[in-house]
Amino acid sequence: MKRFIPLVMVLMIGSACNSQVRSPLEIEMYNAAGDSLGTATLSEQPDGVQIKLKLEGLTPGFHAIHVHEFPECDGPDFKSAGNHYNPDSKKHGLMHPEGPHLGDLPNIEVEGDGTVDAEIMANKATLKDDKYSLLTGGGTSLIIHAGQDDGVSQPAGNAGERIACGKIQLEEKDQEQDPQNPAETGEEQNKDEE
Ligand SMILES: [Cu+2]
Repeated sequence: MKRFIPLVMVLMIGSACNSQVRSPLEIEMYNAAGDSLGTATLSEQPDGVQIKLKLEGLTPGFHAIHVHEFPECDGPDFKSAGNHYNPDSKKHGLMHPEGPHLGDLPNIEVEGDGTVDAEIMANKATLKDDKYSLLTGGGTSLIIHAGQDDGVSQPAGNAGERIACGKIQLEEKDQEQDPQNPAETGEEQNKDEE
């Protein structure tokens, strides 16, 4: 039995390295004035991407939140983020019979003190390199609106102004080699096997 252990360990380390780059992916959310409101942490799950929100400084009540198509958060209107992320060209709305957009998400409720601590799911979405990836073509963005999404109105649920935005994209440094990993001792022993 013992000889299986090293293989299992290699597999575990391998998958940890792959997922470390993209999931969980913590992004920062900003309001129209450019102030940080907190973070959204995206984690790949079997059925989609879980989005864990830890925010403050929002207006209490229900707000629409969507994934929009471009990783561009130019305030104050955040129009640069484009439309909803919609790779299947469906109609908008979680309650629409011909929907939803991949980027459609359930409304979030902001507490009386302006904070949100919530988890929502982007069903079918991934953080890979496929058709439903939130990192497709350089990334997408997460947008919170002033009002709530009615779940059916075209093109965007009658959700009002865009009040917060965060870029869903990989850190530029992720493609670079990691200079902080001088664990060379193990490597040297294997050199003559190359
Ligand atoms: Cu939106």
